[in-house]
Amino acid sequence: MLNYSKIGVIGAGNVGAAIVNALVLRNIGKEIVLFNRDKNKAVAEAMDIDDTIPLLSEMKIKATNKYEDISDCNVIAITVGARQKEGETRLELLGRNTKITKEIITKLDKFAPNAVLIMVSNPVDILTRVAQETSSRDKKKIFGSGTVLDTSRLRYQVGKELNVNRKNVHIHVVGEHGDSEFAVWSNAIIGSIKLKNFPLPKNLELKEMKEKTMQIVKKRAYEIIQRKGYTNFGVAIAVAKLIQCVIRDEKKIFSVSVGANEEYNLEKGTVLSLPCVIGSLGIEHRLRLSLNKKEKVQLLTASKSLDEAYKKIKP
Ligand code: 6V0
Repeated sequence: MLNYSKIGVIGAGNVGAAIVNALVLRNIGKEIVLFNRDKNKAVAEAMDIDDTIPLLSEMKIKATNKYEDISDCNVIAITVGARQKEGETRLELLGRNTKITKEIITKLDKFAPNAVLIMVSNPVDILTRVAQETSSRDKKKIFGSGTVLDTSRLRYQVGKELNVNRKNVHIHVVGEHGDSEFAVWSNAIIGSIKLKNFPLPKNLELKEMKEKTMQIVKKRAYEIIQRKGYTNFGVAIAVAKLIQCVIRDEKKIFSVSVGANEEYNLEKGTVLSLPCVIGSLGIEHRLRLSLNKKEKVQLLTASKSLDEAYKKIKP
């Protein structure tokens, strides 16, 4: 656990501001630096959140548009992302976000070379790979928020169906943070009992329960975006928990975007979500899941489509 923790958040948009708010609410860290290219926006968000501090904690928030201010940060969340323009394809948007990511990572390498970096901007798996390829720091110090939120959504839904506290539902959503993500049902444990052996409530079919809960998870972001245009509170808490894990060296297990290398026979360099132990060094180690045949195919499919998109943008 660090004695003095300084946290950087790059981007004061919906997600960046919500992360700062979540850190203050949960009393994580001593000092937060909120960076935005338009300083006024960072100042406004910092002032608004600052008003909650006397009621909550002893933290300091600094708003800035100078990279010098993020020096000495222990951990930095990157939430900067261009929005899709009218007529722009997803690949073109990815190309623009790749350029922004490379610029930011180059600056962070200069001003905060030792910080652990958490990528949040979408598509998070590909941009984590871009960040890892751009940065000179150890790859273990760069990971993406990946399927942390999707996993917590699934645990909550399964817990509801089984009438069990979500904290006793051990299952991971892995692969792409996006449409091809999937749950590793074969490894699911409820308490210490395998899901397939767990006594189900009356009238509940295991197959239907799996399909129903995973459908809810997959549709969730779309449903929120359809109504309010973006998502921010859920991902903010997920990122705040990852930050907490790093600065308090908690060594908890989260499904984050990480380089899979040769594990699972995926192409070297592929970045997608897999369960990892997170601590003060970033990715402390990776869990090797024993996947069944169907899950192996699902992981390979996700990795192929992510690789293809990555190669198309030629970072
Ligand atoms: P937003 O509210 O538009 O904020 C984006 C921020 O990026 C703003 O602060 C902009 O000033 C900044 N920005 C844009 N272009 C540039 C540039 N060229 N240089 C520097 N700064 C720039 O977006 P929001 O906060 O809603 O989302 C941010 C990112 O998070 C997006 O990529 C989302 O897709 C992504 N999300 C990721 C989630 C996840 O689970 N990983 C969840 C929700 C959103």
